[in-house]
Amino acid sequence: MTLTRSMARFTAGLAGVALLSASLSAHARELSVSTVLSDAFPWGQAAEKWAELVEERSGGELTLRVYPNSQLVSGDQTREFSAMRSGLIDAAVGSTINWSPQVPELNLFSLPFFIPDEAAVDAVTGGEAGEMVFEAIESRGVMPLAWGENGFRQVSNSRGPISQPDDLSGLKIRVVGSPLFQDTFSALGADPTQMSWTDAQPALTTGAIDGQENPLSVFDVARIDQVGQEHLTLWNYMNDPLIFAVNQQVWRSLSEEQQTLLRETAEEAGAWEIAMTREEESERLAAIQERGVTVTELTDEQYQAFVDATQSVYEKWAPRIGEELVEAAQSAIDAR
Ligand code: X2X
Repeated sequence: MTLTRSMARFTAGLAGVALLSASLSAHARELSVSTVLSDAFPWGQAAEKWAELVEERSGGELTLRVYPNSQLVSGDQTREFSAMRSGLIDAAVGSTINWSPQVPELNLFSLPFFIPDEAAVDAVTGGEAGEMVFEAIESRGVMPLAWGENGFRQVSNSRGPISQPDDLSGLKIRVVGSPLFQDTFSALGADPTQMSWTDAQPALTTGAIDGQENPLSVFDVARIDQVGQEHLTLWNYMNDPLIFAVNQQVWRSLSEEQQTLLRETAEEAGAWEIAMTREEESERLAAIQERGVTVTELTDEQYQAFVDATQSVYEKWAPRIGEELVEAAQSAIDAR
């Protein structure tokens, strides 16, 4: 074989490879999915479940690749929504708290002592209020598909048991980067400090902060007790739903079939994760107690003292969230 002939073959071979990969990429599509927590937590597992279901049912035509630990936004979880809206991220399974700086309606879920139990969460997310929340997200450039759940958030600290607002007095509490939390913990007399989850763990370890608030699953999996958080109060002061969502341009570029597939699999993964998170709560609590954490439960009277102390937060934030939405949620809760 002459040199020119082998060169010609080589070039033809290259062209063949290029053709093949072009036709593959015309059919196979990979979407990035951002999460704050990894698959060691129910939250990350929700995203992995979504990816698994999509892989199975699309026959490899559509792939979701999950990027945990807020890595697509360099650890800054409150930038996740903007990054998804701008197309830097294709999709996310995100927390209402982290998206609330861009979607004020999402502060609904962070109103202190507003949504008291699981039935109330379901009544809100599954009813008219939930639809209004999804419309608010859509109007800001992101297509919401389904609900998941990070869980009811409980407060912990390294100093002592908390059973009344006074016990929080002067405690440095790490809060998520959403202004409502600043107001809640200030109203309770604490000293709230905003930081990302990535920064919170080292700050707990060094004792730069005294406390934090997160669902039991996060406390348990991240072994928050091992960084000095020996006192945990169960006060269910807010629930943190998760939302499965996709960038709107990406959404529009998908076929109707692919859209249906993405929505149905998100709904399935969300329902699966919500059930699992709730089922595991009591085991998680037992495990936390076994590791030596003091767990405080509130009497009705003690609970009411926290409700009263945070009334101003409700008054300040209800208009920002939208009175109509707050009322729709309140009626759903009352009727549950
Ligand atoms: O940062 C937190 O506390 C976390 C992990 O729960 C959220 O992303 C809201």
